[in-house]
This record gives sequence, structure tokens and C-alpha cells, in this order.
Amino acid sequence: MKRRHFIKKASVTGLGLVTASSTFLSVDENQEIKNEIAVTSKYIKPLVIATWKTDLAVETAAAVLEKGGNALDAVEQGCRIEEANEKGQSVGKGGLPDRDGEVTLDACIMNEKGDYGAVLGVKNIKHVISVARKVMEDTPHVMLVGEGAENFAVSKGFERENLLTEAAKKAWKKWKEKSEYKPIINIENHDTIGMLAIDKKGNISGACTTSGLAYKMPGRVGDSPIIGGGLFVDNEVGGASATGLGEEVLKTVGSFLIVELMRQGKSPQEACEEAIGRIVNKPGKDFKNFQVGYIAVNKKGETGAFSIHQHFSYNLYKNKENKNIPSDFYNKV
Ligand code: SD4
Repeated sequence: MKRRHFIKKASVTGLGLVTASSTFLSVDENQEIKNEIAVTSKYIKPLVIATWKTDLAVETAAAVLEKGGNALDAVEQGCRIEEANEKGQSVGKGGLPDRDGEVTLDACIMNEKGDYGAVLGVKNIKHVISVARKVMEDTPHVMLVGEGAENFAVSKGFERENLLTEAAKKAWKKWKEKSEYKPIINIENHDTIGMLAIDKKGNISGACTTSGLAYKMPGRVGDSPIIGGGLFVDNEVGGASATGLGEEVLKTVGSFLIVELMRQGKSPQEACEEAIGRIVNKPGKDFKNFQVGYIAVNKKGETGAFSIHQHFSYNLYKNKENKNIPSDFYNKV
């Protein structure tokens, strides 16, 4: 395959260039491609990137941006789609409950000024991403937890509702027969949405919302609502978001790490790969049974994604096209 032809194919199919290029090309050719990509990385704003197959959420966020809306509104509106989707078992209504059968939600949001708001372990309120935004905008705090967060939401006009759907209850009852707690790669972890957007003015915001790990211990909180863990945005540099086993993301402060690596000059792809490396290269770390996936975008609109195992994917809206793209991954054996 001619090199130019190959570049075209990689971008058309959306294959991770790093996988593709390192499979077929020599080191020098890789460098040439990187240079070429850097030169041709001009894109038409806006841009949206989100974890997993989240076509409608990304389309919704993109529609906000195309109408001239700001990145913060876009990520909030996009995440609300997944929170309302009862089929998604890791976010909002329909999310799988904790060991005791209680659905508890975590969410956070960051704007282009570096402001942050989060809610942790919230029951009975579906649109926790919007509650997180209210924490950011209407309180002097950054995090509210449990009952305090729920009461705050109600005081702001959010309605209480039962988040445990029949399908989720059935799955929980089945799980209770054995009550085995094991994080399962890509099964219980396939819906948490982390979303990053760049609006027409070039400002970046991000949001992340989840019901956390299925059948978690009551009170357990993962990375998703924690600044620098499940999400980090710096409008000068870019943003990153995480999905998967939150404990591993938190121990490496994954999203903050990615943004800082980009600040030091790494591309979003290189930064995501290094952040996964920090997890899998720990001495004695057995990463076979858990998944972590990252997405990132920089100020230039270049994006990256990387996971430990296969089958992580992300949606990217760029140059007016919304595509679901398989992520490159570490564990090739
Ligand atoms: C957590 N990172 O609570 C979340 C789980 C997740 O899709 O990503 N689920 O650890």
C-alpha cells in the first residue's frame, strides 16, 4: 500500500493511527506521518468526543454547538441523553444498583474557566450531570454527596424518581444468587459517559456521569465524579476523561495526568497511552481482569484514545461527521 493511500484509509476508517502505523510502517515513516498529520490537523470547529458508543449523546451535543451554543451546555445536554436512556446499565436511570439494590449516581462537570462541580452517591435523581452543574454555579462548593446532594437537587427543582428499572432489578437478583464481586471487562463498564467538547469559539468543557461499578459496596465512589480522575479540562491545553475500573484511574490521577502530559508536548494519543502505561506497568499489576479506557482532545482539536483491552470505543464528532471509532489498546495477546 502506498503511504499516502494508507494515510487516507486510516483517517477514513477512523483506525487508530498509532496501531495502524506501527503495524505497517517503519519508525521514520511513522514520524513523517505524525508531521503530516500535524500540518493537516486543521479542522472545522466544533468538536465533540465521548466514551463508548454514544451516537445520540454526541449528536445532541454537536447540535448545541452547531447552533452556536457553548461547550458547557453541549456536554451537559449530551450526557443527559445517556442518563435518560434506561437501556444503558451504567448511567442514570436503568443503571445497575449497588449490592443492596440501591442505584447511586456520580457525576461531574468542568467549564473552560477551570470551575468544577460534582455530586457523589446520589439516589433518586436522574440528571445528576445537571445537579453537578448547579453545584458548580450556584454554591461556593465543588462537591456534594449523598442525601445532601439529593436534597440540594430537590431544592433546585429536580424531581425524585425511582431509578431502579425492572431490568436492572432482575439483573441484581440474578447477581445476588452468587454475590460474586468481580469487575468484568467491558460488560458492566460499557456505558459510563465521559464527554469533551470544543465550541465554535474554541473553548473546552467536559462532563462525566455514571452509576459506577455494578453491585459496588454501598458508599463506594469511583473516578467519574473526581476532578483529575474521571475528568479534567484545562482550556489552555485540552481535556481528558476516563471509563473503566475507577480505582485504577484514581490511583494514577489519570485524566489530570493526560492533560499535564499534553501540556508538556505529548499528543492526545501519546498521553492516553502513557496514562494506560502507568497502570499496566506497575510491578506485579494483574490487569487481565479489568478495563480502563481514556479519551483526550487538545486545543488544536487533535484527539486520542487508548484502553487496556480491546472493545473500548468512542464517538467523535469532527468536521461535521459523527463516528463511532474502535480505540487502540494495550493488551494485544
Ligand atoms: C467507576 N469509572 O465508577 C466508573 C465505572 C465506569 O462504565 O466507567 N463504568 O469506576
